[in-house]
Amino acid sequence: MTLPTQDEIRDLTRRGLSGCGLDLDAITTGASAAGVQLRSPITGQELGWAQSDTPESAADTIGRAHAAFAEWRSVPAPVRGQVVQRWGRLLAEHKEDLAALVTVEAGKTPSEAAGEVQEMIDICELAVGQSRQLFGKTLPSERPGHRLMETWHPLGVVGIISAFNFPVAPYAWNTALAIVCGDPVVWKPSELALLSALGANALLTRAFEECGQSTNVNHVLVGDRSVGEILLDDPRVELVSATGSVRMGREVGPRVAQRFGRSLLELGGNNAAIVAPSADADLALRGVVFAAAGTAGQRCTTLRRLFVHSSVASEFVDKIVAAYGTLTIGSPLDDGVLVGPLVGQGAFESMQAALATAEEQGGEVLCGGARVLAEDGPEAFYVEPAVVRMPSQTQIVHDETFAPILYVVEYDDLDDAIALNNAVPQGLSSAVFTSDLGEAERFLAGSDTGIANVNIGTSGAEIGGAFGGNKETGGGRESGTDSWQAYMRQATNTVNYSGELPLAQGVEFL
Ligand code: UN1
Repeated sequence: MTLPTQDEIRDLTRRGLSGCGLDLDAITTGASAAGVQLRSPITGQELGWAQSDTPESAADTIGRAHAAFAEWRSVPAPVRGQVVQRWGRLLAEHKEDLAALVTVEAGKTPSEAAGEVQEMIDICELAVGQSRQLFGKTLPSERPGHRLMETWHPLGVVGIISAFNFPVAPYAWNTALAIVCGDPVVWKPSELALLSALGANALLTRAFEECGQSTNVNHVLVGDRSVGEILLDDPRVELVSATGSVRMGREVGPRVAQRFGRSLLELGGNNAAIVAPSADADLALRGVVFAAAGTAGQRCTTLRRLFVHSSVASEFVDKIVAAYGTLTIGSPLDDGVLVGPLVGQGAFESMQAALATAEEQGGEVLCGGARVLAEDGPEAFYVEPAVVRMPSQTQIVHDETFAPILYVVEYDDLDDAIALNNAVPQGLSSAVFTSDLGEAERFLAGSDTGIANVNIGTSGAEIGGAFGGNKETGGGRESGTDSWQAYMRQATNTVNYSGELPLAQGVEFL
């Protein structure tokens, strides 16, 4: 297994960008090393630099989005939906181009990168249908000759902050709905995945143009965290929707609340699965291995904790270790590779530190943890996914380490396993593998996570089911049946056609 040359990466990047109507040279021209470094984790090497926004240019962009709101909100919602429909078609047409950029920047395999773009296409379809269903309720008034109703109206500028590991899908979950709801968007993508972001945004701009609509509705801010912070503090940004770490969410939530803005948070996960004695072992094995080692453990829905019933534990864990031994690790551009690179050195070091701590806390590393391909790619960080047997759910197991570590703990009683599932601060996703209906239902009733599954893993959620989690995961929900309401403001309207003025609650006055 060897790594591609930087020229090969550059060619792929150029192809992906040009499919989206962009040119790498134009993006990098004039940029200084004080801007954003473009790089691929596949080689760890640089692709160039892009110019960052300044506080002034960012404020200016927010101003343009804010100005566009007056116009965009008055376009009928089904007509707004046509732009999203066009975007969805362009994404389908350029799926491979955008997926190539996701592979270059996030290191995902082509299949997983295409899956991410598919989530964008799926949310466009959901949003197009939603554009004809932004409905409120009419309810009977207590007063004669009165009509009482709840109506929904465009909210204003939506700021989006996204993470490197899903560089485009969560952006689209927010954007497709925000646009049909009448809201302009200003997006601060991860600086580690800027090219994917520019590609996705360029296709959206094209959709606006082709539909004869304003192109001032969608915007991208380029820069690091300091640029994202501008969205937090600008009162013209009505909603900040942020995907990232719990640490980031602790900053975003209070800062936006301080000015009474809204925030929608999708933060860390520390997801668990329970393997019960009656589980279909082959199905559970595939479910566990994809969820734990897929995307090199870099999904917020990655499986990090496994509770296996003691009666099947040693056999099942042996199977996991054997399956891990068959995973091909390497460049996602190579056929058959299932585990690509970590995003960088920091992720590798966190993984090593977590493994060392786990050992100190009585853990036994059953496989994985070693760096591979280091000679071929001294600046790239490929690692064998690790399985660690823990004597109990110790302190390190409560932390989300954004790398492929699967901690395994045995259990005897399902209620104990559910309690362990719930004992961490995060609350995103969980799963049970069982053939016992009663156990499945007890798990679904008892798990405190926003996503809870039976006989599938913790990752790979579908568009349409609300995505998000509880506790330190932040409470936000995206891309579900009623997610659109987050992007609108609600009003209650009472219309009096009685010719009298009866006061509510029978109050008498004047
Ligand atoms: C994320 O990891 O940030 O369920 C999002 C999944 C994907 C989304 C993950 N649909 O794994």
